Amino acid sequence: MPDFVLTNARIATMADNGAPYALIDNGAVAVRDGRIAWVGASDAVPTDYSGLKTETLDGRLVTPALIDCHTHIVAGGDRANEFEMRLNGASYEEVARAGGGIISTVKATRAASEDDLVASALPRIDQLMSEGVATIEVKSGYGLDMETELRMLRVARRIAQIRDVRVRTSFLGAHAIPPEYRDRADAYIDEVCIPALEQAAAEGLADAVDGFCESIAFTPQQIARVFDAAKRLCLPVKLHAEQLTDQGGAKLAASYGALSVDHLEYVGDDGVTAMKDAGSVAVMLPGAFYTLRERQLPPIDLFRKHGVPMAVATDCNPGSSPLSSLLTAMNMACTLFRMTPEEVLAGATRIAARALGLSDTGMIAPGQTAELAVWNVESPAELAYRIAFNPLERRITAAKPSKET
Ligand code: DI6
Ligand code: FE
Repeated sequence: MPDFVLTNARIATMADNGAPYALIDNGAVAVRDGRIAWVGASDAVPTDYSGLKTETLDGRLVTPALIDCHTHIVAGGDRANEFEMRLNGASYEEVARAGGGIISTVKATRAASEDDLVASALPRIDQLMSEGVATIEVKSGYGLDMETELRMLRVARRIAQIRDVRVRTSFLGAHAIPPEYRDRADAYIDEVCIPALEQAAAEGLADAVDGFCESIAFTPQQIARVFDAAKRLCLPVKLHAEQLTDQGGAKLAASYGALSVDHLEYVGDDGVTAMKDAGSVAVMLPGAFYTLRERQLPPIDLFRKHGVPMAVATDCNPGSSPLSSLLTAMNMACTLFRMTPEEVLAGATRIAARALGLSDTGMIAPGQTAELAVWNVESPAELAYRIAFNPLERRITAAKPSKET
């Protein structure tokens, strides 16, 4: 990456300094050796950088590149047929009998080759990147057997090689109980989930370990066994918790120092205070809330009151959140959850980085990796304000600084 300076920009640095967006109105940013070297007022660029290639942005907005910290973007098939059946009046049982639900995605994923899974994920990856996303979390969890769980994670790693995007993987073997282990969830955890996790760790395929703690999935006790294995393997944990009911998942995850706890519509005060004490991020997923027509709002005011940081992500998956637009998730978090435009931008940058355990991205500050988004807007609130409109001018990443989509 050649060194350069951008000037005359409105820079939402998203540093945690108390000022709205940590905005620099007429700002400049200097990039050297792929890192942010300096950021400040346009008329105060140090002479060290005055010799560098300089571009004026004429007041356009610059933010950290966006981070989607919760996706199931690698998956076989789709569930458009179910969507259609339900809207034509089919009952839940009829959809299930026709092979619908999470297990239909498991079947399609098991049947898909590594190449198939890469090919089907790329359009969704490209859509996210076209909106300024430079880091994407990708979960396994549609394999539910050793071979397919590992294949999903390999696909995630390959995506990072063929696209200019960072990928963080989460092993989600404890996502659902596969049909061959029906009513034998404990045996599934012992015989498949934990051995697959150990293999994923041995091959360097997992950056974190996730689970689905829910009445229709796994109990806190079962998740704890997976998290104990994660701990032995020195992998951080995160958890889908309190999405449909309060199972005490947030408290459990916090007791393992979880990076994040995700969904949380049904979390209570005890779960929130435990997250606060553990420093866990609350990941808001309004795409699933919208698709499932959920009524119970996540307790945003409680997170604010206790100072629990909130991230926003797409939850991109073929069932409960067929959403591959992080800007739309940000808009939904404002309109449905009443988060502020500043909260959702922090939630898709600085806080999202924290939910992934990354400290070198998500802010525009000296020392951070140069991952920026330039937007054809003036006010940062515009990013969350419009619906289905993409104002990205370009992404700038350490790998490819020039104009690209
Ligand atoms: N919660 C969700 O909303 C998704 N997974 C999860 O744990 C649902 C995934 C799917 O329906 O395929
Ligand atoms: Fe999810």
